[in-house]
Amino acid sequence: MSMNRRTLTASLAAATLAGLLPATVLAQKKLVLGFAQVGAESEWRTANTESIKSAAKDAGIDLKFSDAQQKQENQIKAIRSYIAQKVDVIAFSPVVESGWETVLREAKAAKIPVVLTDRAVNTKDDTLYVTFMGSDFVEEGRKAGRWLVDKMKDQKGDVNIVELQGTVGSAPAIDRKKGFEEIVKADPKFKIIRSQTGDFTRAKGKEVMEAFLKAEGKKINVLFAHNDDMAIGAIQAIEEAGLKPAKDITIISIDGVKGAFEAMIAGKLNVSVECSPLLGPQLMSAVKDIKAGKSLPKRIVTVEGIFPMEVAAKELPSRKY
Ligand code: GZL
Repeated sequence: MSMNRRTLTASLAAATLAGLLPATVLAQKKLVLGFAQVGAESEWRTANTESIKSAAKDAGIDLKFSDAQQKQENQIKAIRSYIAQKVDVIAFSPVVESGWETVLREAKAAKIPVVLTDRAVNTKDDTLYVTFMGSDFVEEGRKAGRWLVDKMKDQKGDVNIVELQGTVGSAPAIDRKKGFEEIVKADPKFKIIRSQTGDFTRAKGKEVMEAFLKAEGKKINVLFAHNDDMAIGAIQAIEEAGLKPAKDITIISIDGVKGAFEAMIAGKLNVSVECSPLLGPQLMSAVKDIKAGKSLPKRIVTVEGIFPMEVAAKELPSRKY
């Protein structure tokens, strides 16, 4: 520390001790993180928001938080407001993969580092963000496919699958579909006879499953839902149609939220592939590392498992979301 800075610090300390200055003057300036969240569309998202808010508090980071209600224009507006406020770091979970380059270039021009959490963006210029931390959605789709192939290994005839996709254009919807199809297409008995978005919500999942049942009825052998919330909505539709979920129709979903464990314990859901929303602590240490000038890997992948209904009751007490 240079002489004049040392002298200044010493006189500030003396003035603070003498009660002439608030102690905060000496306190380290708090880092400010601007976070633009997708929305509150699912149990997963709620748990993700809780993780970010509590981790920011624990880390002593000043969090500015916005909920975009699943609209890209709202996320872009929030990011622009964080740029105007000159926050230290911007982080967000992109609701869809495309349409981010302009606002990310604005952040770069303002010399504000950006962290992607949960979902990826489509860009050739990876200098527009410091790191992307989140799950491997293609692998989550493969896990769902492998579980189904194993469950149906002795099934001789066609296995007719209906698919509830996540938000159109979002990384999890695109990649989970890709991973699942990569596995099931190896055996022609697996046929995806209907596939439509339920936008990751319970309400839409139920509505679309009602339409599937009206159109295909008892032909449906399997439901593959890109998240637990849509699966839980679909379970209601299946029961209202007089069918037994997880028995008449095998149900596979992704996230591993509490509602899914409860459905598996009730015998209404066959399996949930884990997708952890608990990214808060990792995000806060990335923010501190960035401000300390440390370099970060471009991609940080979350480690995750798979939970069939047989283990749900044993696992539920230790689940954190
Ligand atoms: C996945 C996340 C998805 C969840 C859904 O990381 O982006 O969005 O699977 C949530 O439940 O709505």
